[in-house]
Amino acid sequence: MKAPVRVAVTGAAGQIGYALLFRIASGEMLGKDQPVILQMLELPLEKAQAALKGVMMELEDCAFPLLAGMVGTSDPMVAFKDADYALLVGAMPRGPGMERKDLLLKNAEIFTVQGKALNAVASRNVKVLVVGNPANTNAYIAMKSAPDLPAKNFTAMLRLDHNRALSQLAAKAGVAVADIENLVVWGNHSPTMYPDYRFATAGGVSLKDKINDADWNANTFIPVVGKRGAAIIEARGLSSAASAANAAIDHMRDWALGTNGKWVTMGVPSDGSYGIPEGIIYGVPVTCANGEYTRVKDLPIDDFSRERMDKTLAELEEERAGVAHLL
Ligand code: NAX
Repeated sequence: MKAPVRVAVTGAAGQIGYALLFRIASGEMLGKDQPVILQMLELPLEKAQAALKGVMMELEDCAFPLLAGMVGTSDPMVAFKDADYALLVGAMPRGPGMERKDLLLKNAEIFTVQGKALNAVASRNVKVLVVGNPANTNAYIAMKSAPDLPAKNFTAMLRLDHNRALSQLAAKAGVAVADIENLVVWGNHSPTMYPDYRFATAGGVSLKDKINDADWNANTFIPVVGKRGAAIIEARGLSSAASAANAAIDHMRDWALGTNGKWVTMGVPSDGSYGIPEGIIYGVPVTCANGEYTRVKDLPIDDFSRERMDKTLAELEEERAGVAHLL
């Protein structure tokens, strides 16, 4: 059996946390041969700590063979101590009447503190996934607050958008989700994201050619994927949780264990390619091997795509400008 690795999860008593922790502990994220120590962070509020205690009791009651230890805390310095993986799920939700700008600033405070704590105590190779919204900018803030850690180790979750796009595309083309390759979701995890199926294939056949419907792409596919989060809230009365946890598992599993050449979407700090300014955390296609992701480079960008990629970029640049004075 391998030595245990430390997995920090913030917002551990929230709805995504509840759908996530049990799957991590059962080996679905890092493999059925990889023991894990869960280091769970929650707010110091009595209610949050009590809920976390309940989650930990349930984890205990599963008697997971791979669960080698648990820590529950309200102190980021404890939660991130020697962490090999950190899933930053907890964030300040948008309250009634709250402006987007206020939400951004409230979260900037949280992710500055957490970035600093990661910088101080986490493993020097810690792989960080930010789920809490606004995910791309929160990841950017954490990255900037952790100058001693490799910037490339800070990522944001676009995988739920990628998976949503896969299912929509599979249904339209009448193919199996598992057969689809080379799909991308560019940009911000927000309704401005650009799901791009121009390179997608199933069984070697181009899905763009197969579907051959520009109107469906512009007026159905792109908006349905972009507004799927809102549609779930409308239907369920609560935001996506199980599918978000599933996407977080997919993201981390692929990063740690590899994709065998398959493209997946990750929000990663830009290296300047595709006209995205360096450092902006932007969804791009990557492949993963040996614990590292590599961008898929040199894809042709047509005018339709450029316009959408620039729009989601403009939103990210605006968010970055809104927090610049704090970093
Ligand atoms: P919940 O409100 O159910 O849970 C969040 C938990 O985080 C709460 O228990 C809260 O006490 C805790 N928390 C808040 N601030 C914290 C802090 N500073 N340190 C530690 N814990 C803290 O929300 P949930 O549905 O679990 O969603 C969590 C986040 O994921 C939200 O920001 C949400 O917007 C975001 N999402 C991101 C998605 C993505 O694709 N990137 C999709 C799903 C989801 O909407």
